[in-house]
Amino acid sequence: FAMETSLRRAIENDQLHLVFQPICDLATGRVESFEALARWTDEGGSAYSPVRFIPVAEESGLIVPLGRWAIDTAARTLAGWDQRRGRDCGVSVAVNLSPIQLQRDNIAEVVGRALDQAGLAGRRLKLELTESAIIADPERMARVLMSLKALGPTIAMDDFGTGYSNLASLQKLPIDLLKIDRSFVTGMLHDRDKVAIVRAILSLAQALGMATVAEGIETVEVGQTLAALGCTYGQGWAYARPLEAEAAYAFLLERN
Ligand code: G
Ligand code: G
Ligand code: MN
Ligand code: NA
Repeated sequence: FAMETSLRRAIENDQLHLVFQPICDLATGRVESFEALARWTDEGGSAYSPVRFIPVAEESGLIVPLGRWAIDTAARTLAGWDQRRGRDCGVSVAVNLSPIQLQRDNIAEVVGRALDQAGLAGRRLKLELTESAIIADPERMARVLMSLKALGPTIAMDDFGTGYSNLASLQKLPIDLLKIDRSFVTGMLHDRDKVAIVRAILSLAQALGMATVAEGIETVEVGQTLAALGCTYGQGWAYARPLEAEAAYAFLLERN
């Protein structure tokens, strides 16, 4: 329980922060959006990876306040960039939603309030969910996603290809964007099977009218190959690591 106790304190004392990884148009290199990723550094200066603390947050229920904080903070950060730019800075911000958070919280109300408080149009927000969010209760999830979409955000399926994807529910749900999991992307130039999987996902997305983001692009060559295969957007170290808010804003000004 040690981590749960310190995580609870970290949420209360504002010791979490968000970093922002650019998602770029593969054809032009322009920034299309940023994915917001949670970071936690404790009083002693130790940094914990979300790979460790998100599961603790999910098991303890702390994912509800943590998730609300991430949505609020992402919306406020983007509104701050607009303000500094003197106009809509032209990008959106993507926030990860845990399946537990989707089950337990009234997510549409949380998103609606965050947008209102930040004075942000709904289309400026993207919401990333994983396949496991759908499996638990597809009917309920359809209703939740419809109410989220009515507020304007783009709905993205994260880590696509790694879960138990039910293609029927994928087609029925209002999903706008598929994020191709990085396990198929990183190293794809040396692995024909990965290229075949990427092609299949791209053609599925096209058939269903969904846009595509490839994750884990570590080299320029992989980005170029994905663009040639018809993938629209990309994210990865070839473009930028997750950046502190200030550095993300500077990256945006430089690129767009
Ligand atoms: O950037 P990175 O290694 O830090 O992220 C690791 C994992 O943690 C990713 O799967 C990412 O989706 C998840 N993650 C990061 N931030 C959040 C968050 O705010 N909420 C949720 N639910 N997951 C997050
Ligand atoms: O939400 P998701 O599971 O997609 O989180 C994105 C994760 O991928 C984060 O942990 C982020 O730090 C990581 N990441 C982002 N770009 C790259 C990359 O180019 N290579 C690798 N290996 N990981 C990346
Ligand atoms: Mn994600
Ligand atoms: Na992912």
